[in-house]
Amino acid sequence: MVDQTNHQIGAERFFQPELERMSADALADLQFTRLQQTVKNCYKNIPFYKQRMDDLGVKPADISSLDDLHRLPFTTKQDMRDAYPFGLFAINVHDNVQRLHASSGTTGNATVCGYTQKDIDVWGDCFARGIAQVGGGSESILQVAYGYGLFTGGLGAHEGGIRIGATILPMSSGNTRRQVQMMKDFGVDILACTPSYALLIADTAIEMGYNPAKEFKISGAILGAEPWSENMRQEIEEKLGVTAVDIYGLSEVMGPGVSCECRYQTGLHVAEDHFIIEILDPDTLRPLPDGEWGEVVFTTLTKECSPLLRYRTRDISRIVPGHCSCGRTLRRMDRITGRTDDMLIIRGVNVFPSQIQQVISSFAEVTSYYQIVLTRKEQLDHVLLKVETVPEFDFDEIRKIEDLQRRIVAELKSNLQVTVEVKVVEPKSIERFEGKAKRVQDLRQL
Ligand code: DLL
Repeated sequence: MVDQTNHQIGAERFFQPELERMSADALADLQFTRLQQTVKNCYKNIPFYKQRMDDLGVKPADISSLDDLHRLPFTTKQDMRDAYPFGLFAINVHDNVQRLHASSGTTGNATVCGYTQKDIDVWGDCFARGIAQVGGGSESILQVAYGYGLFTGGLGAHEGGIRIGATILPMSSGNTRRQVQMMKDFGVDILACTPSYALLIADTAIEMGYNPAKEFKISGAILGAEPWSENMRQEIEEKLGVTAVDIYGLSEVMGPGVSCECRYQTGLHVAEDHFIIEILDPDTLRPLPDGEWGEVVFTTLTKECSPLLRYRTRDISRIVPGHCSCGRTLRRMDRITGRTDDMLIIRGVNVFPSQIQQVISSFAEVTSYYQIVLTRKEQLDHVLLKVETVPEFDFDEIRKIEDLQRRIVAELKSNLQVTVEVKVVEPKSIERFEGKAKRVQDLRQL
């Protein structure tokens, strides 16, 4: 077997350099061949897609170049829910399907995806690229602190560890003090978990009397599954002494590894050999030029069991124009700034929680922990923002608290044009999360 694990080119580490550094033409050829196969597979084996394509008057043979992508039907989360459980599978669940994952349906049915062994291998390859991107390789000890289970975080990172030949510590999430102890005792160098959990692990280590940045071997962190800010990245990097990269994915499309930052941290390289990314205006569904923000839409190119045509993620991002210094040619998407469905409309002004997070992160007196509580007062949405102070802040001085609250309110008003009630709360009073943080509490329907 070829050792794919330790490709060093200049200062950069690669897992699959021949794919990650492809020329634009070679990539387009590969994408087109794979798109044709995918469309044929969908049309032949998934009645939902045959119906949709027939309704649009498109046959697989009509897809004669990548530019024909726009002729294909969209797929939405609702379509996947309606197909519950296996209606969008291209193969029978009793045949070669190795594993099932499902995303938690807070409303309605869960969305279910199946994986053949090849699907799992591809997934592992995509995550393994992320491990190399943060400097890891076959010699690494990888601590997986994403939850294992139907959520794709834990097992996705695990497969990445297998593909790159790392030693895997399958902690799952939770039991934070033990995470810290093993991280230290086992000499873990790469951590994979949500950014909120990385921060909690760092804070717990410090509370336990360690200085992980100096005393631990940890050097890289692959963090994702939720939006996070540059300030939060800085805090995690400083406290743990790591390079922290952002990894993106969604269960419907594959899981973590659809895209991942390299250590230059200038956007997430999309695994374009396995997925076609489109950025569309969410209202008109027209394509947007590189650099403009819109809804991210993916078409899978290699999935055998659960292929998807033009899946509308509802996530908002953009293509980062230009080339990356790391030498990868795979294009980069920007950090997710929000979802079309988590936008708050505060007295007519559209605001994403991530924008609020961005504003508060400029205050040295407060931590990255915050919570937004939405209620209705006299027919209008009311927003209460709770922010937690750093331990050094003198919480006994009412005057200081009021002054800080006033300054945050003013900053939000001048940056985002919204009026928000701000309550500064004591350290450690805001809930901590071991998986995805739930920062917005919506009490409007209650
Ligand atoms: O969160 C898969 C994943 C696991 C990604 C581990 C990265 C790391 P779902 O539970 O299906 O899958 O949630 C997918 O989470 O549509 C985004 O809204 C959000 N999301 C995922 N990664 C990021 C990220 C996993 N890096 C949904 N930044 C997606 C911001 C993210 N949001």
